[in-house]
Amino acid sequence: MSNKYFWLAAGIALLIGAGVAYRAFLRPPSRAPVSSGKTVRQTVVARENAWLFDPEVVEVYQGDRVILDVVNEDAYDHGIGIDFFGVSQRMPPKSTITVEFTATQLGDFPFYCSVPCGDGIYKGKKRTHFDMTGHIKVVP
Ligand SMILES: [Cu+2]
Repeated sequence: MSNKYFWLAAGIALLIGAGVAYRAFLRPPSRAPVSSGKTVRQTVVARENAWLFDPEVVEVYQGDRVILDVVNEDAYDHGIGIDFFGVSQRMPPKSTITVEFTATQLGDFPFYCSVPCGDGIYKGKKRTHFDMTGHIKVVP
């Protein structure tokens, strides 16, 4: 190995070593990735001709890996968007989709139907696409 390549390799090794040391010993806990090591799986249902998600609140612990099986009971498309966790997926008619994210932050994070899906009367009340909302509640 020529001298030039030796120093290049040594420099790279030093950088990697510094990164490993930072992650292991120096990074403040508040900056570390949050993971509880647990996975929770829950079903959320877009009820047939109801323009709502059931349940409207999904509570998880901070750091949980969250798997949501989202059911569309309707004969037309819906979607699920959870902006904060980077979730946006279309739900074909009469189908179940699965979305996944890690609940890294404490707080309430809205989810909503991301596909304009019309409106109608449910239990005597007018409901619309814009009523299809809920939130992910992340607790300590
Ligand atoms: Cu919708």
